[in-house]
Amino acid sequence: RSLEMDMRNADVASQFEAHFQPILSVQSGKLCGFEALMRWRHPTRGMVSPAEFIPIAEETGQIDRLGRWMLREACVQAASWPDPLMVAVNVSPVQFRSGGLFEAIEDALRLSGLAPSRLEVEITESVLLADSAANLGLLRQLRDHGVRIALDDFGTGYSSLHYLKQFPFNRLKIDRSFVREIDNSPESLAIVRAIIGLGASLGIDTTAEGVETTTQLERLRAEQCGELQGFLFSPPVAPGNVADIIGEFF
Ligand code: G
Ligand code: G
Ligand code: MN
Ligand code: NA
Repeated sequence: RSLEMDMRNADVASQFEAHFQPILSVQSGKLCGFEALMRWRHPTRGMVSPAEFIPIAEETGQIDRLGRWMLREACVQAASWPDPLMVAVNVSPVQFRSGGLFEAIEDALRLSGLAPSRLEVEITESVLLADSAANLGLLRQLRDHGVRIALDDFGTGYSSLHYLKQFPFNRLKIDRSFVREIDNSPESLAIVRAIIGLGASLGIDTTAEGVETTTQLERLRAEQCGELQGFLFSPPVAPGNVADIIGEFF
């Protein structure tokens, strides 16, 4: 049977999981929160990567159901963490298109009791590329509600700077393709430095993704990057391992 059919028939709450990757302050090393990343524990295929199942979910209309569940699960988990730890949730452009996203977020916040300021929604610029007027309106509605908005994979699109003028993002996530080369490519270092400077000028937080080495960490500290995430500290972990990370880094 196809993954599509398996997904359609799956009881989401029993086959899908939210895993959490810690986000830390570059300067202090203290924990700021976690990014929630979806996992599918398929009954016969084992763990299926979101890189494989998210595109299928987007094409078949299943992303709305999965995304609604993910928002609830992430907010419910985050509500059990000490204040002010935040949770970042990836939201697909398809969820914007199909309507009901604001209500799904409102619902997840109400159900969990999580303060809106502790939820960050991560979007990619493709959200602003398509249906931009409607989507900008929805982003403003979320911000007015107190939810934070992050621009994911920053620097990889073809006109990222244009979007900074259109919407006051709370955070830029520096794509890991730049971070990976920061020690051996002067161009990548210059780009990371420029993004951090841009964030500082605009009052937008910057998070470096994919930090794997202490040399990268030291470089990011010298450049005064705000936060980081990456395998250097931790991969995404199951909810049962979150308390240990909070104990170690909060
Ligand atoms: O966790 P991993 O590195 O395998 O994630 C691969 C990709 O899947 C990343 O681009 C990530 O943003 C995306 N992804 C993971 N979880 C979710 C989710 O809950 N919703 C959406 N839309 N994308 C997700
Ligand atoms: O597109 P997005 O930024 O949401 O993707 C998150 C993905 O990045 C997840 O699949 C996560 O597993 C992966 N990831 C997190 N930290 C690292 C890292 O240090 N190195 C690499 N290669 N991938 C990472
Ligand atoms: Mn992300
Ligand atoms: Na990213």
